[in-house]
Amino acid sequence: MIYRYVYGDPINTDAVVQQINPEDNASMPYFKQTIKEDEVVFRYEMNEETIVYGLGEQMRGINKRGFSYVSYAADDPVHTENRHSLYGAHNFMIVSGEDSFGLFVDNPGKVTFDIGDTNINLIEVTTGKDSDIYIIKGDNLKDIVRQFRVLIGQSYAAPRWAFGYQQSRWGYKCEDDIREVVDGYHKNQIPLDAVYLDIDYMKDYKDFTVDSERFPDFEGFINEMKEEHVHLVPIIDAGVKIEKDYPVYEEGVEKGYFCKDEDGNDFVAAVWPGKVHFPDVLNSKSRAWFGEKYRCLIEQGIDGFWNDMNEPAIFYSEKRLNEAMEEIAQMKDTELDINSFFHVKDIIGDLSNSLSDYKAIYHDMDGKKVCHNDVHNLFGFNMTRAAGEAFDKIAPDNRILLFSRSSYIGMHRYGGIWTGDNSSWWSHLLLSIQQMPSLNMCGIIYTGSDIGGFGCDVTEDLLMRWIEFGMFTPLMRNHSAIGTREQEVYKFSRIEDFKNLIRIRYRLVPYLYSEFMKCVLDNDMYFKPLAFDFPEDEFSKTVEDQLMVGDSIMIAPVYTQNAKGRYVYLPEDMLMVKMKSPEEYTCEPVTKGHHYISVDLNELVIFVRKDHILPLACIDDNLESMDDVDFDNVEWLGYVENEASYAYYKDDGQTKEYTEKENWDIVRKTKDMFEGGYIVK
Ligand code: MIG
Repeated sequence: MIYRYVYGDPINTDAVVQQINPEDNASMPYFKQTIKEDEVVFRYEMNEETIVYGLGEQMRGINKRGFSYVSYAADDPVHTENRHSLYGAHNFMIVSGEDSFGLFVDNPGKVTFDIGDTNINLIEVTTGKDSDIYIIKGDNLKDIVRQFRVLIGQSYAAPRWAFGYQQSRWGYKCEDDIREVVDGYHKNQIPLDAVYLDIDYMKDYKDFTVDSERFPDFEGFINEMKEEHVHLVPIIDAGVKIEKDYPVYEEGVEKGYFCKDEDGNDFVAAVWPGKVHFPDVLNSKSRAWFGEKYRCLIEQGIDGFWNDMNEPAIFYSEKRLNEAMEEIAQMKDTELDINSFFHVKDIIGDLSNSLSDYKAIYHDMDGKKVCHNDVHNLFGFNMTRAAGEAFDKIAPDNRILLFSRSSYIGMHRYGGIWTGDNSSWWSHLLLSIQQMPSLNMCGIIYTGSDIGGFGCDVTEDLLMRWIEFGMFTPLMRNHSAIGTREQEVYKFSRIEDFKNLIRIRYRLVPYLYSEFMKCVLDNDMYFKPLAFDFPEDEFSKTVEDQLMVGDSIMIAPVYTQNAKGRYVYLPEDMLMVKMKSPEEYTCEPVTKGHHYISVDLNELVIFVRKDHILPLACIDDNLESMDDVDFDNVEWLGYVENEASYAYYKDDGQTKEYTEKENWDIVRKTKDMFEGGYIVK
């Protein structure tokens, strides 16, 4: 059951798609509420056992207890443990303990979740005075998630090719850079489905333009790549460059489609292109206009995009830079000392992503003037929605890949996310494992982290371990920052191992894609904490570094340097499958309980649940991309003591007709079919 409580006059965020009639606020269960002048605080007493799940992209573990989290979309490339905000605002959490319920705080401004930070036993949620609050009661954790997901609407389904391995790097500049990457993969027989275009493909960082010196025949180049079965995925940034005769700028100004300042002038910020205006994507006309702009790239053959810098990130605003320079100028003839040094440093440092700027930007929400700070978390959502809504018109039958850096619940209907600028740190491999199920709870299913880490120099072993986990994320993209060590897998010494591991991804893809689509269609989670599938099992509740992937398997990735294996907890008897290549595998039943499992650096381990099966693609040496995967002719890996049945979801992976019943193939396997083995036709 879902109960709604309305405080003040909330802004319609379009996060939810179901109309729920509000209850009397005084009747809200679980929480004590304090209504202040401009905020509402909800307090809940936890007991020792209470676990808190959710909050999407946030830092820290699967169990969120023991820290505070602030929903206020932040462009922060240093994801250390002390951070309270990342790029997304996903205000849904589940309390699991004596009481079990979900809480969704639908407020697009700043919301704080103090989950046992100030007081280990207290949850304190602080939101703006105008908020829509939902409480969800359910039979179990999965049921609570499912109800929430019905409330917020069906998740975005990516095209099937986007389940292939993808390579990206900030620094690819021209056709030849990309050809070199594709050659690097193909020469080494490593499959590849996409290469990303970061900001350097644009002419002077202008959205929807292509630098014609670097890409003299863009359309021809897209086709050349298509022949190699490689999709090109360009980045789109939130800021529109201010430049005379640049049509996107000229039109936006003329039609009044940009965000304004207090006085009604187009707000001027500076990001990569230099000075920019932000499209007012909270205005439906402006949103439709901006979305239409993607058309020119789609018409040239592009079928995937990533939306960046849409918190929106601001290096500085024109107004505040001027003020800062004035302040510094005033210091000119004074005696400069260490204090002045720190003062100048602060003046400059505080210019980026500053609250003062967010408070000085205004939206026209279809007739209503709204201060950006109050709706800050909706920007990335609506930039991506602009694209998603336009795609329905531009390519009504075709699924286009789309994901965003910033997001709010509701955006999951239009695209996925990636988890932004992580670093090549072992701790960030673990972080990405922990982010995945929390994101899935919030409806964000097409997601993944930058494999190998974005910032800092990766090492070969970290990249390999990361691939062993990234193998399971729907978005499997290796991405890194300019200036860091090159991270394409063929640039390392153990190319053969990388090749084998990436090829295993393609062997697993019939299962991964099938599970992904089922989760989209059934409002399920693709990655689950163990406790979601084994609610009666006490130890499962404490496991922070293993996940259920779909219904048939569990994974326990290695995420520490120099480890030769790790302890794994099995909540039930399972079949351990170790693979070093698509062809080489060993299978061994392992009993419920704790085990030390050795895992070689080049080895993938999965655990198959009892009486479960999963489809595996039969792949050969010629495999280059998803186009070479035969979804009809699969093998079945299973741990069948009795019998198992599997709903194998298959479609063309490209059209939007994915609700058809004929896409479901119910496959049954009994013990005798396996004749002592574990893989059968
Ligand atoms: O200020 O476009 O998160 O993936 O490579 C950095 C350059 C801007 C941030 C994105 C990252 C991308 C980078 N962008």
